[in-house]
Amino acid sequence: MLRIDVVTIFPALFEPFARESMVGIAGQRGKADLRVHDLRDWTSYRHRTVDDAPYGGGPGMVLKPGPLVAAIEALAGEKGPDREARVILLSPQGQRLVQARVEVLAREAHLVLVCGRYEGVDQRVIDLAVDEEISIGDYVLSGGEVAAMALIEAVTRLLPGVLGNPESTEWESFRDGLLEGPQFTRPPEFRGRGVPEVLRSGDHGKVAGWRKAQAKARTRERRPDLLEPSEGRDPGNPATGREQGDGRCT
Ligand code: JAH
Repeated sequence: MLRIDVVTIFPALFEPFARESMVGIAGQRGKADLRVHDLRDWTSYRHRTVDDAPYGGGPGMVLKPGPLVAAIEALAGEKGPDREARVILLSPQGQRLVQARVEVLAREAHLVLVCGRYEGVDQRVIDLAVDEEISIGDYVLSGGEVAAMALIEAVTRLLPGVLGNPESTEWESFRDGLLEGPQFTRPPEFRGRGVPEVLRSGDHGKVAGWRKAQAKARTRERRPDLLEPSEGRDPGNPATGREQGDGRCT
């Protein structure tokens, strides 16, 4: 069972997600427990203030440290070796989320996901209470909520017993960081366009070989960064999480 707590000033954003997505199924099956918390629950009743102007000036507002650290410590305990939860701030300043990291997170018992808003969070929250910052990509959102949902979806679908078809995760590792090739379903002809003959041949060996070749060609064409670098310094493979110069690059 993976427990996930989310801290946000927009808890209602998570309602349809918690109900309708993979995490809803995981919850029904007792594989995950998603709890969404309103940051304002850790503010004083009268003002409910979560943000303030940045020191030094500049546009926008910054999330105040008081309520955020109180929320995180209530859910995860104090930062340090005894903390059993992993506290993650969704932030463009974080390490980019890749599937290898998702696989590691899916083995945790308890994740606390902190969604920033506005111009960001007071740095002391990160220093005192956050274990790790994660980015889902190099673009700016208005807050971490959608990024948190992406992370939750990526993690929960890997939990044993969550996906309908347990073969599909094995299938993904068979593809090994390559893009998926083209897929077809019925009808066999649509607007004059057919289906590659090999897929209808019934020869499973030939189908597997064709798919692998299609996946490699498409990856080379569209995402050469996912393939081994051909020469020069080894920058690692961001899709697989292979480290720089870990010896697996020839
Ligand atoms: C933007 C707080 N990497 C995706 C991502 C995650 C969080 C944010 N933006 C992008 C964000 C503004 C305030 C978080």
